Amino acid sequence: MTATATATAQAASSPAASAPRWTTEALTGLFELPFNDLMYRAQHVHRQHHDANAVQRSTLLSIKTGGCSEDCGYCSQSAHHGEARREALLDVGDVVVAARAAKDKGATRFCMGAAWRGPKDKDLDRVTAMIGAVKALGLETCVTLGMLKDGQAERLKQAGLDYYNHNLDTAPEFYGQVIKTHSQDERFDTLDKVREAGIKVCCGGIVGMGETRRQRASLLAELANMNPPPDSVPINELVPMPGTPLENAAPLDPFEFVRTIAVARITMPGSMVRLSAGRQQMSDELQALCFLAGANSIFYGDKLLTAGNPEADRDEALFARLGLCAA
Ligand code: SAM
Ligand code: DTB
Ligand code: SF4
Repeated sequence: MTATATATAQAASSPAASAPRWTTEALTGLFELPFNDLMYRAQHVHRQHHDANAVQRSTLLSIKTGGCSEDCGYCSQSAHHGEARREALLDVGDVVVAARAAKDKGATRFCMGAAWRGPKDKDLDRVTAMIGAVKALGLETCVTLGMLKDGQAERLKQAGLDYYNHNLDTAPEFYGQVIKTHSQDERFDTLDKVREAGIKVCCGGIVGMGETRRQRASLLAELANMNPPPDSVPINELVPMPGTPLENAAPLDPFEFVRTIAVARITMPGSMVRLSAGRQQMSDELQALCFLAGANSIFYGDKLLTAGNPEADRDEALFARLGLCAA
């Protein structure tokens, strides 16, 4: 790498904090590196912090689908535009059946998602029972329930919750063009509550919504500058859902998606980077490049929340071809 590229790519360190502070400019510099240089750097960082051939697998279940009050422009579950049928909160028994099936297929974490702006206290009675039951199967637990009120994160922690997923979704400069019913600051507030309750943070975003490269860099800088960075970072490629304002968004250049994974890996070396939504539309070769760029986790199972995901058999075959093992 040239000296200039190294300088551009360097984190701007603040003398006050020991954690490096990443600037959008520094991350844009990484995005602009020749593809081979970027991949080399990402793979180098990846190997210093992780087993290069191990990929963790989480299975998702929508425990409360559709009818959400929020207007997130990508989401099929928004009451404003989404086409997902509104359903009631699942029973604990149904969740246990799905979790057992996920474990039998090889998942190590079970993530339960609800189409809420945030849970009511009475909703948490059932969700905490779900967490306890899934944990009793020997799976790690994760939930994504929207924004939390005071005391709710503590209840989830007490139930045995390992991870809370709550994404920043996009750059602060672009956020208002995609979501109007809540602000990104409100999401930071929930992330603080989660961390303070001692729950691990799963936080990432979506690319391919019409944002610029600089805005992708800005999202990743926000994530990397969290102190500490999220334990797990889902990078979703927009799945254009019928009826949503983003259903006709122009697809992202696949190499730009790989670059996004690589920049996440370089700037959040210790985090698990999850190749998340959008895999069903990706070729095996593109997914292999994402693993080379430092992705070491996937959503596993034929459904995300409402959208499709590759069949477990296709993933097994891909893992075998690439010599990847389950983490
Ligand atoms: N309602 C909660 C919330 O918004 O935090 C939890 C569920 S929400 C569906 C979880 C995440 O899924 C969103 O933050 C977004 O990152 C991702 N997501 C939703 N629809 C998507 C789509 N069409 N393509 C890619 N990612 C999507
Ligand atoms: C995340 O970052 N991606 C997952 C999970 N966290 C909850 C959800 C992806 C949803 C894709 C669209 C759908 O299934 O409706
Ligand atoms: Fe609701 Fe979450 Fe979908 Fe936004 S992303 S509309 S908050 S379910």
